[in-house]
Amino acid sequence: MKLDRVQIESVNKPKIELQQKKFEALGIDLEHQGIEVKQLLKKIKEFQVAIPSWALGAGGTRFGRFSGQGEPGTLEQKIEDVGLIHALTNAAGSISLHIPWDTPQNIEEIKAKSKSQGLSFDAMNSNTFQDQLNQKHSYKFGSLSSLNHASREQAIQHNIEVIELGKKLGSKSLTVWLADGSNFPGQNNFQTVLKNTQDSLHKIYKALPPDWKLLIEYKPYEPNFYSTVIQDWGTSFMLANECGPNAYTLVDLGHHLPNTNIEQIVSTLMLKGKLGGFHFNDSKYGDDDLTVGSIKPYALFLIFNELVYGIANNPQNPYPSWMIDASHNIKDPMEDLTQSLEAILEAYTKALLIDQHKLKEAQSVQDVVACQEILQAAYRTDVRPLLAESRLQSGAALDPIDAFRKLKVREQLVKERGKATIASGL
Ligand code: PSV
Ligand code: MN
Repeated sequence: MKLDRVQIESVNKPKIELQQKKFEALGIDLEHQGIEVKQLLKKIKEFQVAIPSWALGAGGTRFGRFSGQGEPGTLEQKIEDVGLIHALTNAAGSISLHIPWDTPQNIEEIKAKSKSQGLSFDAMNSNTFQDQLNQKHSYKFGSLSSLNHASREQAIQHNIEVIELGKKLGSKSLTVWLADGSNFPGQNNFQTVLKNTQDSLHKIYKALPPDWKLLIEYKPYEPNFYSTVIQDWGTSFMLANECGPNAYTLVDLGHHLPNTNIEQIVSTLMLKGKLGGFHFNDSKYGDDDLTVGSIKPYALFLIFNELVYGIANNPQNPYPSWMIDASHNIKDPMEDLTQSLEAILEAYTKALLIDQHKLKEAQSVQDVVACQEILQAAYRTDVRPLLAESRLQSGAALDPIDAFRKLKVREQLVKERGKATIASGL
């Protein structure tokens, strides 16, 4: 299924008049503050977030999985779904593949399919956290960190194969998330597994083309509950530094212990030129993988404040890659991803509104009240008419969820795919 402009225009039409009034009112307010609306719109339109191939079907917990209907049963259908989200939002211009969950059978066909939807391939993701059918050596006790030389070599080889595949698809980065760790004190020698991981990552790094990035993701716990080898940003940062200039830390919002000051981590990494990528989600307790912005929207805004500051002031840090990494247990994945995109763009746009000059002045005279006022003035601005305008100008939907429902996208997909298809992934 593909949405064309005429269909989207038909659902936009009844909403245009009110949108124009709201946009005009916001524009007057922003221009009065000295903010260039045209520039803002340009930045919003350019901001693109990758959709992971594993997030288009229902996720699940260890207690159960409740399938949706019309789930994409093949990689082609997943690309189609991302294409639909992109057509509605103009914010999801790429797909990030998890291998082997979504290994393309025919590369040329997959490339042509994604091109026809206006999509490119973002970071490739390797998987050494599960054993695959007929796999020779198990990852039960670790992969890149394993004491078993054969498991380690196999995991290195897998990552190199993922790079090779990514090269053919036009991807430019490999994300490594390592589940390795231990469940019980004494199970592992911390220094040995860290050294093994460093050696393995180094071998993978050496196989990286010069214009690629290695993104090292960290996570404090799960699936292991006593220790994780790459548990925090410090460990990831250290490993990235030891690998070389093209290795970076990847921040996943869910991978922190409660109340961690993520915005400060972002700021430190950007100052050091080592923030390579970002996974968006939200959580109340742990790595809950909920819709980004659904629980802590103000924290998301503060994180974007640091990202915007870093993008403007840290030329030593490359432009980070953005991806949603969420799980959809009860919502329609496409609607949830659309909500995520809106929350991300909202936080980004609000961060763009912060008067950095005034903030610096207030900071320099220790006017704490003024500092908070400046941040919150931006946060309290309702930027939704700006986001809608950016979509309208790009041929996307003024209200993407409403359009998704009015155009009966899911119903159409169920008709085409049936009710019982199941997407690959966790
Ligand atoms: C691990 O929790 C993670 O965040 C990594 O990015 C994985 O690739 C992804 O989730 C798998 O669902
Ligand atoms: Mn992640």
